[in-house]
Amino acid sequence: MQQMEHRYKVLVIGDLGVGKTSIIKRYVHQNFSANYRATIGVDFALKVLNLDQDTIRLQLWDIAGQERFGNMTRVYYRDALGAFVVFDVTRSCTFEAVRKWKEDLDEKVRVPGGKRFTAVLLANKCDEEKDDAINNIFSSMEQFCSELGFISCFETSAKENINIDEAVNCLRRGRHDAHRDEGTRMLMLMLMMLLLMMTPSATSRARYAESIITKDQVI
Ligand SMILES: Nc1nc2c(ncn2[C@@H]2O[C@H](COP(=O)(O)OP(=O)(O)O)[C@@H](O)[C@H]2O)c(=O)[nH]1
Ligand SMILES: [Mg+2]
Repeated sequence: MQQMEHRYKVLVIGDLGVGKTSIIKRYVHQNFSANYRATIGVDFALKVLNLDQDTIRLQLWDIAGQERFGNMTRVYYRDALGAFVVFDVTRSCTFEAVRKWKEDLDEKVRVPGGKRFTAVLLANKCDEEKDDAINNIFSSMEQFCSELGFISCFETSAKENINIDEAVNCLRRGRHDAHRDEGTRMLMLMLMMLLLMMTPSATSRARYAESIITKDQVI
């Protein structure tokens, strides 16, 4: 089987101090630092994954200090295939900002080739006591996520390394499977057309189509 290389640009956005840089550091460098240091400028970290036959290059883009301006430029969002929107469970105002960040994404992201954009919500600092308002929100989190178009939500801790890998895998699989599905669909369509052209009678055409559809469902 031919080895494939995929490159994904993933954005990590959310209010200042929610733990975006810490999440990236935990995922890419497996470490955590309690010293607060606001990142300045736009930065990204690269993680290379070798999965089955495929090499996946995940570029995690940190908005790095730009969050204080409230939104980002289209250049930053360009060609991104997915995003984490992060809030801090100890500060409910950062949760209120999630809607604004998601709307900014929806407005500015243009996914190449009309592919699906995947967004995952991260409730970070789950190692700490939750804000009361956040506790209430958690009971209807699923509804909130689907309303805003997030594919999933994870309670994470960059400090204690909770759910970071799981969240990245969820986002990556959302993307990766979408690519696979598209490829498979195209291949099946081409095969079907080829077989229909080669098949002489209408009855056997129908039979061929039926067997292909069954095969497609199995995949
Ligand atoms: N307790 C706890 N603190 C965290 C966690 N993630 C980040 N922090 C702290 O929160 C502060 C802001 O983190 P940072 O990654 O710089 O946030 P950013 O502004 O969103 O990039 C720092 O002092 C971090 O040490 C976490 O999961 N748990
Ligand atoms: Mg930062």
